[in-house]
Amino acid sequence: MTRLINSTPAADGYWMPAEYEPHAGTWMLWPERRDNWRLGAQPAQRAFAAVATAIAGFEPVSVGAIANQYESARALLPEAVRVVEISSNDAWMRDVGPTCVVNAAGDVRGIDWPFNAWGGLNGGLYFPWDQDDLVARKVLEIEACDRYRAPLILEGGSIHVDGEGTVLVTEQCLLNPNRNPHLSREDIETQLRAYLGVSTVIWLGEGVINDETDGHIDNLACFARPGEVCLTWTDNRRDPQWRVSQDALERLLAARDARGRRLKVHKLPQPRALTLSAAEAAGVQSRDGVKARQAGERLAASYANFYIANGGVVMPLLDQRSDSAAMAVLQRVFADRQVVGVPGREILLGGGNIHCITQQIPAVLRRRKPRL
Ligand code: KQY
Repeated sequence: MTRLINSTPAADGYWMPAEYEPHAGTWMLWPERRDNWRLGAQPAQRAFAAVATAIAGFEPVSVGAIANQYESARALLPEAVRVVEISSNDAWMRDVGPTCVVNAAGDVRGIDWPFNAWGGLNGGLYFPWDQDDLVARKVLEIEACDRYRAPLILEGGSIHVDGEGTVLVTEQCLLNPNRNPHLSREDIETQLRAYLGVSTVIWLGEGVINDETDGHIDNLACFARPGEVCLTWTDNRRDPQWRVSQDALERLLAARDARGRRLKVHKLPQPRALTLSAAEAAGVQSRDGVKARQAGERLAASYANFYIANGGVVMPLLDQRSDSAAMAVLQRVFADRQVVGVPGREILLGGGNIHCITQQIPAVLRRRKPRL
């Protein structure tokens, strides 16, 4: 039995640890909807299975599948991966799963953020999203973690913390009127402090070009360790991403984190502009109420959408012309972890990548509370 807690994590001495801190395991969901994943979701299922298999080399993995997909998930996933029947509307565990918080004694609780499919009826990506909105609660029950139901709409992919009191977000997403139009920037900062246990909010501007989440931070930039950030980058001034990444770089270099440090920024080369092919677009079943896919549209491809596991980093392979350069940067930045590449195009076609489809559960261990 897990409890619904009516206070806030910060008031109870909890905070969100960084992804690079030890995990108890990783949760994912199983893709199946034909109006988002081409060819009956079969290529995406193979891609998700490859991601789960790679992560399972580092830590326990659990995958939630809707009832009529249980058998396909079980058949494609290795035995070491736990498959659990969970209803959902799609497969973005980063956004619909819980954000876990910890305290100094080693207890783990979860934040259950209200979810509106990245914008609700004002630009959201599908309707309904009621089953997605229950996923965090179900995962927390299975994990036996008490739960906070937050008062604002937020997705896990729209926040990155350093575990020492700093959160990184984008204005394009968190200030978007399709999330929490009644909350000001100051109100949102207040909620981030209360729920994530941070003192410092670093605001970047826009996210990756054409990112249908309204610019999630996890496709643009992330902490690699306290004081160090990876940022998706291009030197091509004719690419609209140049202005976005340049603005993010300027803001990061001007910022101070919660400890008063300046940030070191690692530029992660982005792939050349990747677009949806006619064959790929034709494989997706269009449906009213779901954002349609157009051949030729630019994909929001970014190597920053990687996942940090215990002892490893699992990164998307997106384009042979740039994969090894991106991998070399990540292997230099994460010299103490094994960097593993997994084909990411099929996940990208659905609108996200490896970070978007994973969610970590922190390990139970005594920790030092960040000085805020
Ligand atoms: O990238 C994500 N965090 C979610 C993308 C959702 C795309 C739905 N088509």
